[in-house]
Amino acid sequence: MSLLIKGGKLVNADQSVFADVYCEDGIIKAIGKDLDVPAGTEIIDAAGKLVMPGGIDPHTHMQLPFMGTVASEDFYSGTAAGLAGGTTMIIDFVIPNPQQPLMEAFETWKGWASRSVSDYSFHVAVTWWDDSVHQEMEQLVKEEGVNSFKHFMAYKDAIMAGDETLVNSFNRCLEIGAMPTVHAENGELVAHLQKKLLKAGITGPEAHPQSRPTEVEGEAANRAIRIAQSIGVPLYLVHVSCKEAVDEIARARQEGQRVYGECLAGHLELDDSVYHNTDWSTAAAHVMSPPFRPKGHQEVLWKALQGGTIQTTATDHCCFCADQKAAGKDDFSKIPNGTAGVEDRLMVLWDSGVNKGRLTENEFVAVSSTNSAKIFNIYPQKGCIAVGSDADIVIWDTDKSHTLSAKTHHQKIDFNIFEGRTVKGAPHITISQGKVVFKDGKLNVTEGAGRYIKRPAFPSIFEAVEKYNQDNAPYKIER
Ligand code: URQ
Ligand code: ZN
Ligand code: ZN
Repeated sequence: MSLLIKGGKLVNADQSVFADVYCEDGIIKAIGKDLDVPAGTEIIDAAGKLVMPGGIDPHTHMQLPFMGTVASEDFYSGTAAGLAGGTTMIIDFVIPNPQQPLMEAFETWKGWASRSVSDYSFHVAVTWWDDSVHQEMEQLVKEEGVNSFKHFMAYKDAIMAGDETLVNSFNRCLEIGAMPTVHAENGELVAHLQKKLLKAGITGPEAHPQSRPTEVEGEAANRAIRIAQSIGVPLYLVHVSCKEAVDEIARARQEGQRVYGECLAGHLELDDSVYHNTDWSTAAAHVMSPPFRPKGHQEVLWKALQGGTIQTTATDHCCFCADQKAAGKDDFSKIPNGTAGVEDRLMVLWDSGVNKGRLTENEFVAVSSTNSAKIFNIYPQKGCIAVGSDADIVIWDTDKSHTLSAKTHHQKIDFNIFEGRTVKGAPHITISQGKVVFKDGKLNVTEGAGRYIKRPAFPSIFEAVEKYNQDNAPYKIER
């Protein structure tokens, strides 16, 4: 199958150039003008449009079993919704139950994800520790192409990793060349504050942000950063939501520590007023962790994204419908945590980022695709328009208006946190593995077409880390 994208402006993270793109068998084969292409090649007129690398969402949870229920979005519908929004790859999470072998959980998730319509990969969560976890982490790196391990510092009595697990697992990551990532909230403090609020009779969604104030995230961010520093391993913080966490990352980066940050489209745009909606269901629909923050934090996140303190954007797409959220009707701590966004992210980022001058078109590509590909070591296979790269492309119409709504979105959830927002700039066509999968508002996807993408360990980051630690070992064993 061959495809020629003609007349567009190619926008990569490093530069923009007017050129045509020829794709064959899912790979970009030629970039230039007046390209010679075989007869029968499908031709797309991209005049007046931008031709960008498809979005990479490094943080989703399709059909996650969580808090007594299962996220309503599955890998088939969720990756299709991503394509409708210009996202051509997701990195989801294998989350073993405590005591569950990591390899067993990995196989389960791979089974679920086999229905995907676009490419996917997995971070694997370390939710417990013993020698078998130590061993399986290496097996996942060497045999399964996993190069990132997640640690939930929240969710006490469920999937929370305490300091001992963090230290053991971070050290293991250093040994095997994998990136440790964290959900940075102090789970003990959250549990304490939840109890306090419930005891005071505050049971509604308005209690959710009160049970996880920004200092709870700031403490955990600092702790994870200091543990990583002491061990000498890089660190990636997911869904950074507030100034306190941004400041910890900025301090560490200022001192040369390899710390990376991710922010969510939701946290960039929404504040904690959503929890005071008089409609219980609407307020509960916004319950996710970390919560949407008081006004002011959003601008801090934007500045961190613009200034390079935060490198990637994601959605933490984890869908629970109203009937599922209702589990917490009388107790906010039982409202399944999660919101959607895999279809909305690029449009929101473009509208609030590029249209408002916060990001150039090239910076947009960097934070929506390229940086995630680089940090998780799948660049340039993913994250750029270059000869030899996968033909995962979004043809972007900067003049197209689109209203984000649960009434029209493809996401399998009855709520949209951006409900009613009209954006300017939206996907005209999405191409996955060289095939047009979204055009004129219509999906044309194939169940199971998505591939599991291996992410090699030992990216250049770790080669540098190894050298640096030799001369600047974070700990000196004095003989
Ligand atoms: O914490 C996460 O990232 C998962 C469990 C999704 N839920 C959420 O509230 N962020
Ligand atoms: Zn999280
Ligand atoms: Zn998450």
